[in-house]
Amino acid sequence: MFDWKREPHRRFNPLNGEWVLVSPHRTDRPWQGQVEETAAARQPEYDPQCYLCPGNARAGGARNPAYTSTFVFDNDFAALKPATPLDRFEQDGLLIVESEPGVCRVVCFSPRHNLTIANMEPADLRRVVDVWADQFAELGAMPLIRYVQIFENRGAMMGASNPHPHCQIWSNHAIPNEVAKETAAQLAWRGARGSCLLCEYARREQASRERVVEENESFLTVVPFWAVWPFETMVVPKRHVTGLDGLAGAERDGLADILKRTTARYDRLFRVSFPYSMGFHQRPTDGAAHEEWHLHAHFFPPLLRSATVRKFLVGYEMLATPQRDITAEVAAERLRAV
Ligand code: H2U
Ligand code: ZN
Repeated sequence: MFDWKREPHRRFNPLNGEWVLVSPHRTDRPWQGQVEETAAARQPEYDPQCYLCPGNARAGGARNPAYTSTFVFDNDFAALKPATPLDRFEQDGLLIVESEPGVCRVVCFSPRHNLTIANMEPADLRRVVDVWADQFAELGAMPLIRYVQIFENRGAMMGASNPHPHCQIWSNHAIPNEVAKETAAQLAWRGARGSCLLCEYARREQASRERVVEENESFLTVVPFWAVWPFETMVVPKRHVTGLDGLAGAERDGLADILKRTTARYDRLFRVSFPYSMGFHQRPTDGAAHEEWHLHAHFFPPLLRSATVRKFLVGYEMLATPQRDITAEVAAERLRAV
């Protein structure tokens, strides 16, 4: 019999309809490639040079207020502009252009420069969850905005420009690629089975526990069966909820709690402030109910074997299919062990 825990195989991601190649036998191969710097210099509580610290000047000329909790502002170098008029042109089906209006914001999680989600107080993280939910509701209510993407780049390795705890929000008119794939998959599942894809997936993972990393009353963190990044995780609410705005008070506390626990595990894994890109996927804000949508967060961390060895999506992965060596089950076990 084929032993899929040891032999090369591919796994299907039902959430985006794509496959990932898994090569569990390959984890012992020698590494002589790039070694990343771990210059995680200890940061001060306040950095006079930081453009996100309270009272400091930003690059765009504005000055931050002396904020004491969270702070939201319009990105001074926004990738999208609200006044862009809707338009489209096409030539021979080959050159297709759509104008893209939108709003980009930055959210500071805390006035303290040297905090991360892993070491913030749960009550302060709860305020961040409320800000996310409020921003989703406010931006999503704008007629031009059909999707609100909340995401955090953590660590220089992931392109974060600043260690100050913050995230970005890009909200725009067109449904982004990844969201379009997940919408189609969840819609098709609901159409075919009359149930919710992620409700069923969460129940299955909760029962088997093989890939569960963290759990509380309201949320589950799992290494998805179809993970691409070595220590990729997905944070899923146990109750069916289409967006952050639908989370009840206790569930918001639960989200703050599980984000803290999950990132703390990451930090302990390689004894480093773990870099990642994370973000929420939730229903589009195009006016439809989108009952097929199940809110979740993805963590995509690049580190592979230590604080200094990272995974790249190159070669076969750029040209053919993403691939991983360490299985999702082994990754979950290692995260549980710390
Ligand atoms: P990242 O660390 O993920 O790059 O997010 C920081 C964002 O902050 C980035 O999008 C914005 C950048 O455009 N920014 C300002 O809006 N004002 C500034 O003074 C500097 C950076
Ligand atoms: Zn700062």
